[in-house]
Amino acid sequence: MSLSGRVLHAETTTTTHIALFPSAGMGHLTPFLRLAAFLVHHHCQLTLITINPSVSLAESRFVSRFLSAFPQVAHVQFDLLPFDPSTAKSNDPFFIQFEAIRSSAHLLSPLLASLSPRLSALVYDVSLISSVIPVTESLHLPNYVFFTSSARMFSFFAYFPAIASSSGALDSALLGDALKIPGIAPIPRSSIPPWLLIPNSLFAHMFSEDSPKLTKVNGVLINTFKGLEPEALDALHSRKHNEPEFPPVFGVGPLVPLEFEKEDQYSPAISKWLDEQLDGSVVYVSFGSRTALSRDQIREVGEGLVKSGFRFLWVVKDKKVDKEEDEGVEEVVGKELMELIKEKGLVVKHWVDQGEILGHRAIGGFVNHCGWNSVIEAAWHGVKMLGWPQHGDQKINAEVVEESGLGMWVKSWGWGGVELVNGDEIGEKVREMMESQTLEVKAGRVREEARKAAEIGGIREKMFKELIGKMEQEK
Ligand code: G50
Repeated sequence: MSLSGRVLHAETTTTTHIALFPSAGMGHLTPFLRLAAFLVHHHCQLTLITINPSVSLAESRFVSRFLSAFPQVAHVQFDLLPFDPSTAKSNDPFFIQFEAIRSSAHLLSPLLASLSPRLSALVYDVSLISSVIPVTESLHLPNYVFFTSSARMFSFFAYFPAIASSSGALDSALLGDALKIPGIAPIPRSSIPPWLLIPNSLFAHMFSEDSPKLTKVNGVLINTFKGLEPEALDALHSRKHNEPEFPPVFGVGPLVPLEFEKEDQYSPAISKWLDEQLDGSVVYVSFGSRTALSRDQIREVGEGLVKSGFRFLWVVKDKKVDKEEDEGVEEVVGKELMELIKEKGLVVKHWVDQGEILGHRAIGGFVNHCGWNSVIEAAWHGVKMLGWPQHGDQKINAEVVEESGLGMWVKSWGWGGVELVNGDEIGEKVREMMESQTLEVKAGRVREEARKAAEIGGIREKMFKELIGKMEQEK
């Protein structure tokens, strides 16, 4: 299905007016704007609320592309109150923005009240729950959380109140070696997002403040589908581990890359290179929009890729925030390695159109951090994965990747930045993934499931209809 704003414009009616409020980072913005495109397709009227300025250039460019493809979507910029970063609980610029938004969220009230026609619902980012709820309550406005990770991660988030200590961090005694949440495979202690074990960290604070408030939420949207996460979705739907007043969950995925995302600045050079490669022969390597590996680790990855013997397309990231990237590929990767790489691979250091890359016939495998959007995009194209979870929710997502058959991951590599994984080992695992027929067949099956979910009359459409129907009833 091609969703282009211009074609859909004529069909749009003004039945359900929804405001969308994404948070910082491409990992949050990307699924939100895809969701927006689908809601337009289902005849909703939309207002997109964005924070100005965004943390990264990739975000502001993405919003611009979206708005020019969907002129029928209203856009409101939300100005944050001054926020002193030295008081922040984290030094990560994206997480500082989370906090800044949370502490300004009360100002949303007049903004939302002024929108016309009257709003039917607010759909907002998972990182904002306890700061948004007082606002929607005072306006009697139904509120929907968009959970931008896996359903498995959501099961964990929803279960959090049962295992938190009074300081907000996870209670080690209640956690044990593995966390057993009814209805899903146990989560090993080593897969729990590390920040949640640190009292007063931003994530411990957000999880402990926000998860108990889920009972006040009208619904939760997750970019997933039954063929990928049958266990977690069944458990959530049958409410195996939920209180009766727990909100319904809508698996609205797969929210796949769309027309408006096409990036023409760099795509031609990448496509040209890929066009020259054999079918399924190239390994695509990217650790997402906000993970910078250490220089040493970057060089080991490069050596590993050369040693794997496969051709590769590698997106290198040296800084968390793209605005700060100031050095060329050669400086980051090193001159010597760059010479070796030239024969085998294409290395870039800028935002790429990942949807287009994964859809190219030359791509045979994908090495990535298991960020949820990358997992969904790999599933959509049936590209087998070697996962290397770096932070946060990514090991829990890696477990979904393994369980679904989409790919493999190496548990001994640990979280990003903790140990230096050497090139020989990386090369070996890349080769194992690329040569695995089993994974290829299984990833192909996941693709079939994704395509089935996305068909006309499929589960995704059914979920959107149910969601919008519920919003209309609540008006
Ligand atoms: C990053 C991180 C830790 C972490 C997560 C990260 C998630 C993702 C979903 O993205 O769990 C989520 C985000 C915010 C929130 C609840 C859930 O308040 O470093 O756990």
